[in-house]
Amino acid sequence: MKQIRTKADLAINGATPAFEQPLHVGRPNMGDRAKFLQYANEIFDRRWFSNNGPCVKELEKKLSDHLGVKHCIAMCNGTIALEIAIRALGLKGEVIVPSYTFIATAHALQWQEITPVFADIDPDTHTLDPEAIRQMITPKTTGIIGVHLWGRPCNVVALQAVADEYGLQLMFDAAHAFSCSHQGKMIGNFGRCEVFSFHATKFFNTFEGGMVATNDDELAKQIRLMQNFGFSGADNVIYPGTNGKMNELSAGMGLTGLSSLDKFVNQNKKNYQSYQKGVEDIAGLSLIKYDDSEQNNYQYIVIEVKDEFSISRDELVDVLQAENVLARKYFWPGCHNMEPYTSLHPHAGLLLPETEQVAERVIVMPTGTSVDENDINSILSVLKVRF
Ligand code: T4K
Repeated sequence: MKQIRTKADLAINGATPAFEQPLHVGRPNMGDRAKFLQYANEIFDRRWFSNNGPCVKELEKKLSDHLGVKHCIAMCNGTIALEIAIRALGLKGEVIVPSYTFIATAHALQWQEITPVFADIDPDTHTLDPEAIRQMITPKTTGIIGVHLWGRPCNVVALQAVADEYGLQLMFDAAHAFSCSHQGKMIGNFGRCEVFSFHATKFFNTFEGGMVATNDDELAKQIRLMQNFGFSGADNVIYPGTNGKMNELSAGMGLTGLSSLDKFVNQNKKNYQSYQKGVEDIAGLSLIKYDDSEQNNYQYIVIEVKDEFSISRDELVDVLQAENVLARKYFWPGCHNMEPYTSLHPHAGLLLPETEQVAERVIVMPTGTSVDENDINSILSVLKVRF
């Protein structure tokens, strides 16, 4: 690996890139290959590929045990899981969400002709600011979807208080927060329900996949109905449902990954600490913190590039990408600056000052089981250059 000490050593200035192969954000964490192949063999032998098969049942049981939640309903992906949860809660009209999230949070509402109303975030936590929500409530508001961004829990208590005060439903997009806890309780137990993504890029993946977790028996029943075309029994359809089922191979991948969760989290935490050691000495950069008294998956290395840093966030992304470090500007520019929301609400940004600032500052760095300390030291040497 090349040494990077000065500007002249940077690939953006003509030097060889630090990494021969691209270093991605979101490289999948993978469990034991032999274990996965064993599941795949069993699935072949059984000729049972989908529709609530044995792997899905086993996965759901293990997920319920892991999270301490009554019902875990495995789904084909997180977006469909969000759509089904939103529908099962009977949300309509307007629903308050952050704009600083992956676009799926907003689209899951818009897809069902529900208006996502964007409320601002707390710049320290990057999650919904309960006070900002109050400003956005109208007679059409039916619910709030908090997003536990980067796996850091929303201010659940304050959000629940606002929801109760106005008679709104509260659910969470917990796509990033699998295996994280809040006040000693696993994420999955808050609000009416919580929705996870098990996409390839997530801490725990099933190739594609997702899940709704809830402690509410009736809601779980409704979600299962909606997930399976509305079948309440053989040949008996009682609702216009959709197909949200997880397939067996994905569930086998999930079961494989569940046995390696400790390995994933240990590597992520180690990587986080390596970044932390390097970044704390660099003026103008700060790494977001996780509450070490809780369970965290440490899946996201999120750095804020402040004005004091010698180059802008976008320039830094260009510098890193030239080195083959494919850092990302998640979740720039915010959902309200993407279609159809920009055309529908062209002035939404006026009420989202913190969202706009955070989205301009954040950079997400590569981590996970495919990144090690040497890689991180090389990345840090880029960040330490006097530009
Ligand atoms: N809510 C929130 C808050 C979310 O973050 C997401 C998903 C959802 C809801 C919806 O859940 P799902 O329906 O996806 O289950 C990615 C993911 O596609 C998306 O799942 C994720 N959030 C989002 C944060 O990131 P992109 O457009 O950035 O993906 P892409 O293709 O650029 O992949 C990211 C990097 O990962 C690439 O640089 C390469 C690497 N990669 C990716 C895949 C798929 C691999 O190395 N191997 C792979 O198999 O959206």
